[in-house]
Amino acid sequence: MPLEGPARIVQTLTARGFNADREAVTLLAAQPDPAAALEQVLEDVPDETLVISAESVRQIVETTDTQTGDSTSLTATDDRVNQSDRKPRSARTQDSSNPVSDDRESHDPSISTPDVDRTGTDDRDHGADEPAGFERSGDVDERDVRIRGDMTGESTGTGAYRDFVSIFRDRLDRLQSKLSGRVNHRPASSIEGMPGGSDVAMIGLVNDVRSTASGHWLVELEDTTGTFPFLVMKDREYVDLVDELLRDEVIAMEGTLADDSGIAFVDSMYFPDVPRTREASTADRHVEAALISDVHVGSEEFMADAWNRFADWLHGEDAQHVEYLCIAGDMVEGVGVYPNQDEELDIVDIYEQYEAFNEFLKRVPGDLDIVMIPGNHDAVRLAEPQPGFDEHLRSIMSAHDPQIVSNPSTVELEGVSILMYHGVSLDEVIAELPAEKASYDEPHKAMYQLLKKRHVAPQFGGHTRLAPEERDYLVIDDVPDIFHTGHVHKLGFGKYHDVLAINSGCWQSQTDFQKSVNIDPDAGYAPIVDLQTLDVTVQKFS
Ligand code: D5M
Ligand code: FE
Ligand code: ZN
Repeated sequence: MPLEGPARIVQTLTARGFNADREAVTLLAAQPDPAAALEQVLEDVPDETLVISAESVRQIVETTDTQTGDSTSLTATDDRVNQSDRKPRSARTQDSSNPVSDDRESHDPSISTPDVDRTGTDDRDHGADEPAGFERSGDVDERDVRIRGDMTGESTGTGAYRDFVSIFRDRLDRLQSKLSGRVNHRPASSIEGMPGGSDVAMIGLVNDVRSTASGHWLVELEDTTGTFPFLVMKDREYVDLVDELLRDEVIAMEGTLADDSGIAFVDSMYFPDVPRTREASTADRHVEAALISDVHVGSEEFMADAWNRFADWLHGEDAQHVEYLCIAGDMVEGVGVYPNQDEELDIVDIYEQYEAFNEFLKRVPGDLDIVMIPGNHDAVRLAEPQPGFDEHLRSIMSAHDPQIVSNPSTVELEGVSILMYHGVSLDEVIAELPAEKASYDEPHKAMYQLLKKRHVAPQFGGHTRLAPEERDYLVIDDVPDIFHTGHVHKLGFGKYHDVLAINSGCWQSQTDFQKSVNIDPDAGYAPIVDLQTLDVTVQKFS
């Protein structure tokens, strides 16, 4: 009989109209012949049963065992030992280095954990009353999921000129309040009227950055009253920060007015930033969240096997503390997202892609709390903020009743806030900043830049499409405890002023395009965050 992993068991159960709790699935998977055990259970459960509980599995397999008197029928066989090629590797790091290089082997839950390994024979040794399978550590009542900043259904933008005016006003207003304690700023219009030699400060949007003939930098700031030019001299310490600037981000500058009051020479520069003294909140108990993104179901490169191993792992003892699953966009491959994309589509109909995604979602344990946001491959408007999926798509992606919210949104899990953003602007940050500050190999560093700017996608008119709204939903108003993005298909994490930044990799192997531009994706990894310590463990399934 082919190996029956928990995910396969869940699939069979759901196809037959049942739900199962995790312990029941684990128990079934631990049987020497899971398929036969499953059939037996389905035959014997009362007709009205909706959920297959661990208790009913236990009763049925134990009765069967006693009746047949077959002492080997529940003994572990090579079935599970053969899973060694399916073994996930795990790595735990405390620092910001790339976790992948720090991989360490973990034991295979299906082989060596006492609970799963406990067979019929063992049961007799330990007393038949002792539950087989493992106990979920968590109490579902302790779970707490709160959503903030979900703009689904709140879009007011019409694309008219006044929408641009209001979004920039709102952005400036809200980010100004983070900077105004640090500088004694004045509006652009009043700076012009001050005498030459005065100390001046201004808070504004970066309107333009250009180099001068003599190698200095001219940064033009804009507020609601006008614009004013600031000159950053090439030999000043702040010149290093100029290469971090993106158009339309909000900063503060202090300087000295030139004699004619037409320009100011910069003395200091400030970003809205994350206060250094801030400390992250943590959960009160040992509970974990799996943070993933970029599943890309429907692509020929979607790694179904890796996904199924992930789903199996979630059903096992090693994942017993994982109670939350966050998916940061690109559930499916979509249609017509990039030129020639159709040549690599496995499923060409977008709705069928979501149906297939839902089948894969079904394989993860039904008792996880799931939160998802859309990405640029998903069937929602491309311009950010992207509202959560429409009713029809929600009805397709209904497995385990996920919470579907906008990109970006903040989800608070037991007091730990996670800013979820798909990450399209990361391409721009990486393209525009020097490699040591942002690169595909260290995507978390590009995320640090967004935290520093307190905005997930500052630049209008570039690669990232932005929708003007009355309110700028992309401002990072409250500092999150965790910042979770995807999109660049590279795994990386680290801490920035006590904010854990995680870019979560993908479930799609290298596409032709990625090959042509030398992007080597980190596919088939699941970063797991302990919400009590904010430590990250990376599980590998590819
Ligand atoms: O994008 C995954 C990563 O690959 C992201 O960094 C953009 C980049 N990418 C992928 N395909 C293309 C094309 N055709 N043009 C430009 N950039 C691309 P994702 O959107 O998740 O597929
Ligand atoms: Fe993607
Ligand atoms: Zn993407």
